[in-house]
Amino acid sequence: MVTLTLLLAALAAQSTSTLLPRQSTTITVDLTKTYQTMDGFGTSETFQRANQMHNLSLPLQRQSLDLLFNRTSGAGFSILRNGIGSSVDSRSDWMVSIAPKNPGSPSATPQYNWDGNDNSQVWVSTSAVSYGVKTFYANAWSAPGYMKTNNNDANGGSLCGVSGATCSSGDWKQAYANYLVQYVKYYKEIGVIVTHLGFLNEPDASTSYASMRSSGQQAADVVKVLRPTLDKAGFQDVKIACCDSMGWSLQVGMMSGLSSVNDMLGLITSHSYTSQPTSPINTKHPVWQTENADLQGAWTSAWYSNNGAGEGLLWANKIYDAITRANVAGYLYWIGVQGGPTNSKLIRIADDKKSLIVSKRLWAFANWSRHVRPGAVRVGTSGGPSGAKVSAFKNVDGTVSVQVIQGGTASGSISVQVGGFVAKKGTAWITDNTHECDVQASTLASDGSASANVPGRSMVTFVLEP
Ligand SMILES: *[C@@H]1O[C@H](CO)[C@@H](O)[C@H](O)[C@H]1NC(C)=O
Ligand SMILES: *[C@@H]1O[C@H](CO)[C@@H](O)[C@H](O)[C@H]1NC(C)=O
Ligand SMILES: *[C@H]1O[C@H](CO)[C@@H](O)[C@H](O)[C@H]1NC(C)=O
Repeated sequence: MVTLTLLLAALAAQSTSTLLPRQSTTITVDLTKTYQTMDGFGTSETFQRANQMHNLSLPLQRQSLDLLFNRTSGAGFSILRNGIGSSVDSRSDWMVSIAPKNPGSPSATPQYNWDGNDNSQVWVSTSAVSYGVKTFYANAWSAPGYMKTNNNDANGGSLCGVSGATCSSGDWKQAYANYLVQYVKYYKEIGVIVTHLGFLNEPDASTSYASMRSSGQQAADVVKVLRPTLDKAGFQDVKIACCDSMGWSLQVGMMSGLSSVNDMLGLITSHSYTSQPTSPINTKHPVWQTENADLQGAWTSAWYSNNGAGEGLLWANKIYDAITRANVAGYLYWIGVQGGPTNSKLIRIADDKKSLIVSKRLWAFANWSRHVRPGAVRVGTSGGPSGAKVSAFKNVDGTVSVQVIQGGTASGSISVQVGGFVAKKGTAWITDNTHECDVQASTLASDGSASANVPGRSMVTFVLEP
């Protein structure tokens, strides 16, 4: 831990030559107090949103990819969630299945039909790889209709063969596992390694688009077949994710049903539409918040105006809460790039398709994602101005990044010190109504503490290099 006297001495030394800051506060980072290891931040381009991106002019394609994946000019996302299609064709915004035709029975040879494009998700994925993205979450919303009790990939229904769901067509669990593994193989062939595989999305809801119901116990029935199928195909490293429930408490409710397959799972996933991630889920596995957005709100690109559901500062706070209260290792927004008038995406394709409109939500993510890299360990902090939210991470490269969200109007200089660590370089970036992860003037004291002004209603990220 830092010696406070040293720090105060350094501040006093500063104040003799500069104006005394209005509110001088010290944050101390404790590298010995460790929490979860981070997998990263991300989004998805499922349900043909990737087609919208791919349809843009070449310069806009590049810009949209940079905004999502570039660590210096964009959010630097490190996770991409892809949708495994289940639909019979590509009508509307459906995701077409890799086996849309019923082969006749669960044991019949499946009729795979891989188009090498996957609604442009192949293009987004291979582009993401070129930016260094290594974490790909392939997630099915449903099995194809012919594998289900309702003979439809939409409107709920269950996978034939899980407990309580018997069908005259037979038990499709193994066929579904083979099908999911086949999808992972197709991606491997094009150089995209699926690291996490999910077979459910919002299993608590029946919707007019791809949806499949499941309890925790029914999910366990699938995991028991999927795990050995992945292993046999040489995909021991692919982690099985479950269950993308609609809200945090719903996912908590599925956990006891999953206990029999705990050792076969690798990741617990949940959305946060019906309840927020405010406490940890009791599991030994990493937990990701895999989908959240202001789905209906009219488009806003504001950082802070009236704390509306689509504003950047609010999203910085949501991410903060998920990381520090629920210990999530990953946080994903619903859609990255898309047209249309709501906040369901981070970046809006203008109606004339001639430009991209970037919301401050993207920059809220960037403040985390650029500087909290995969493998970073969240560490303890103490101090900081009242009302501010502070988090800190030690990256694999040794750098320490500290996020300060000042949600109130208090403004002033903040100094960050890492215990047992004399920083050779300190940098601060600010995001507020007028800045988008811009470099903020900062000073490095001889004791290795970095100081910068943190204005009201802003988020400032400090990075200290040993
Ligand atoms: C892509 O552009 C074509 C031609 O303008 C259009 O017909 C199609 O609907 C677009 N697709 C998407 C997903 O935007
Ligand atoms: C990221 O953006 C920077 C700055 O615009 C650019 O120099 C760099 O080439 C981009 N990186 C990639 C991987 O495209
Ligand atoms: C944080 O977000 C702000 C606000 O939009 C943005 O200006 C800034 O560049 C972001 N900082 C980082 C480090 O990404």
